Amino acid sequence: MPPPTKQWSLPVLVLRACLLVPALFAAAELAANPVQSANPAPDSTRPNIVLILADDLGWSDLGCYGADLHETPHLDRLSQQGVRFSDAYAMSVCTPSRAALLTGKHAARLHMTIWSEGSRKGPTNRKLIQANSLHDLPQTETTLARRLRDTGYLTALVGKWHLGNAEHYPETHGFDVNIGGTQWGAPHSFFWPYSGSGRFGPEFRFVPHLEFGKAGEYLTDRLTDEALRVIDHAGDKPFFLYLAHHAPHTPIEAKADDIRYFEAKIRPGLHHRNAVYAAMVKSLDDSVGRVLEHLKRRGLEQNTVIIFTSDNGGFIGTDKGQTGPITSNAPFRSGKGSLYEGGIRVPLIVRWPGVTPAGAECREPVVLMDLFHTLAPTVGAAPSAGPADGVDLRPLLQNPAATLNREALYFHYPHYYATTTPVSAVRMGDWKLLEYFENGRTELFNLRTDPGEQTDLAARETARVTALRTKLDRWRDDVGAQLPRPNPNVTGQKK
Ligand SMILES: [Ca+2]
Repeated sequence: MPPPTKQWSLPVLVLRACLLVPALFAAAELAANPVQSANPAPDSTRPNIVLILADDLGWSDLGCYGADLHETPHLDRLSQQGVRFSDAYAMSVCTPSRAALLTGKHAARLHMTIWSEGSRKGPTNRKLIQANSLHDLPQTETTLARRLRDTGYLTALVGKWHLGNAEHYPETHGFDVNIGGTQWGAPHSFFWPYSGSGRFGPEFRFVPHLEFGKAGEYLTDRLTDEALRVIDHAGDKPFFLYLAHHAPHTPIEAKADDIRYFEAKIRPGLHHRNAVYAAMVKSLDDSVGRVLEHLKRRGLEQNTVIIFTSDNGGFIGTDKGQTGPITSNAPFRSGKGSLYEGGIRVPLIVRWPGVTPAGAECREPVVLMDLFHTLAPTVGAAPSAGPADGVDLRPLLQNPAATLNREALYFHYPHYYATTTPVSAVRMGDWKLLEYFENGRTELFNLRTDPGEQTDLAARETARVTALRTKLDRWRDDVGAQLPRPNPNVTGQKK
């Protein structure tokens, strides 16, 4: 494959050069030209698209989803201006969700079922050897960015990529602009210069294109600065801004004033108790507020779709130097990695002027792949090649009380994590079945009466278990899901 730079046209190179000038110049330019003089006329068939993806943000981490310690006024307001989904799903870890989101295909079909670094080596002392999983998003896949760019959109990734090495960076997958995207799943630090080694392994990590910074600069703020500059430079082109924040993934680091504020707010009885994490979520919310304000100031508010979501459930482990859990996904069980609801249920808010009603809640189950199949047809882009694992959500966005003609949602995590052993799951209506590969054990829950998945009904509902298990097995065959295999070095080991 040729180096990515050979694929760039001159205008793109010029654009990249413009985007890489120090923030000082961009700020001066904006001050001199506070309102775009020639805004494109609103065109509902070619809206700008701003997709803000949080990293490891749990379902209940936002005020509008029930957070108690955390404060998210901008996202709460956004939810009041659009549709808030109560039953939105992601995959259970980073890379699979990002691959699914951008291709409209299930991670199991893509054979990308664990995060990139984790795909290289699984545990060797467990009952199963983890399933094979690709490290990189194949060039045979077509991303939403490529589809949108083909129809004339400016496409930009700002933040986390995590879909492969340099030969698979955003520039090779349809993005005109890549600011910060690498193969890594987390920065060394959230503070400039964001680089160092040892935090996530031996390699030296850095966040490219942010070299001009200053001491104390915070990554979430800086990525927001860069995102606003993308909007400013889009000109009369419609744009797709994929703002993939690293927050609130580890390392759990935040600005000192914000940490102090939340430390003073913690009291007995709160289910969120991590002031540093709360401060990270605040910065994330501030970012959303700045993006929304900037769009308004530029006169683009009415012609821009805003989507906010997360790539998996909240991380319930601890970070270095911390004694308590990072977050809680209550009322749901478990967290990142698990196929219990706490690992896969995520916030999803969509504000689409002229399409979404204000302040609506949608209870229909949806999944990240649906966004591809919603946005691509909106702009007249070709559907994804091959089978689709998502549906067009526009009927739901127009009428959040509607239902989709979809039988079930499936999940597949044939790997180990602190919260789980290898497992698949299916949700059909109110019912959810989990099947564990180590021993074939199944669990059955009714999510309507038991959203916390505390009462396993598998022994009582054997016919339902059989039916769901058959469906799950058939689905795995259909998508060609990779499976874990027995570990010859471990026999009879207790789970
Ligand atoms: Ca994640």
